[in-house]
Amino acid sequence: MKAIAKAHTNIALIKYWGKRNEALILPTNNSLSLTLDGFYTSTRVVFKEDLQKDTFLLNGTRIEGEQYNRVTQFLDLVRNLAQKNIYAEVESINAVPTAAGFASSASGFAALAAASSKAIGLELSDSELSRLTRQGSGSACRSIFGGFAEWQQGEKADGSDSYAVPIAPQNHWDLRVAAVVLSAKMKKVSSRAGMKRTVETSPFFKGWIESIPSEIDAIKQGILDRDFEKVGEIAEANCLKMHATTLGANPPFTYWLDSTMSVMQSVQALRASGIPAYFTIDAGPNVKVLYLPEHEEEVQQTLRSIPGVDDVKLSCAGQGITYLGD
Ligand code: 2P0
Repeated sequence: MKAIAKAHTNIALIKYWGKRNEALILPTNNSLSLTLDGFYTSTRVVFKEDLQKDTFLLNGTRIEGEQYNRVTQFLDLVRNLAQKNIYAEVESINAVPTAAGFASSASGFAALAAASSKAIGLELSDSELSRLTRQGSGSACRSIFGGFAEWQQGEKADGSDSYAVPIAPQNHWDLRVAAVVLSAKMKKVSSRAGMKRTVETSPFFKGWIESIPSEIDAIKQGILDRDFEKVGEIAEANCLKMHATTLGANPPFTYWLDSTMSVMQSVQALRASGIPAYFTIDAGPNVKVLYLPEHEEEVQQTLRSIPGVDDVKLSCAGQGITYLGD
């Protein structure tokens, strides 16, 4: 009863921002992402009859508290599905630098879902695995797939139709992403708390939701056509709309620092100089820049020269879940 799975993190080009059901993690809009090479979690799960509780080691350290609770609550879902009452040893190696501003919960819950469901003997399809993963962390359900994936919000109250589907595989298009790491860190409103406050209080939330369906349709076509300008323009506009909703919340908040603005302006200046590049930003200050491989040198040099930029980490399209034996 053991298995090892590896999952990569993903960057949303159309953001998940808002829940309609917090317990089941059901979103208020479809989202679409690119799974990234390089940033991953690998997780080994062993179910054992003689354990009195689950244990969780992350990068060799025994984890307790809130992080442990989320893991063991997720394993309860897996035990329920399998109708087996048995505890597990979970060991994860996280190769997602937290400083780069990627949510390690995406690769973390995708790897945990894949390894635990396999170890306990469930034989899940990719859709079933994505639906299960969603209940650990929403954005994680997109990391089941490599390349581009869309999380379809679904309509049903029980969440049975809310999971990710593949849009185009890893080898469809060599799109690159530079993660720009900023030196100053501000006090963080977690994405969970931030999206909840936005849903409950921001008058801009309605406009955000209404704008999504046409953007999803257009960006999917852009991806299939490998139309970089179209994909970049839609992703950048979608990110700005998401962040605008936080300014309308009560109390208002923003994830941006002044250096976040500097990077956005540099990316727009790159474009004005003829180098196509576009930005997107998650629930934090760091900026992710989309570009094509032929512009890697110029994009990287420009980003590294911006005051307040600590590091730039480059990535390309990554693969979906892989199983590594046991
Ligand atoms: C995304 N984010 O689509 C968006 C963009 C942040 C901004 O998904 O509560 O950690 O576990 O479902 O998945 C971050 O939210 O939240 C996120 P939960 P999650 O990538």
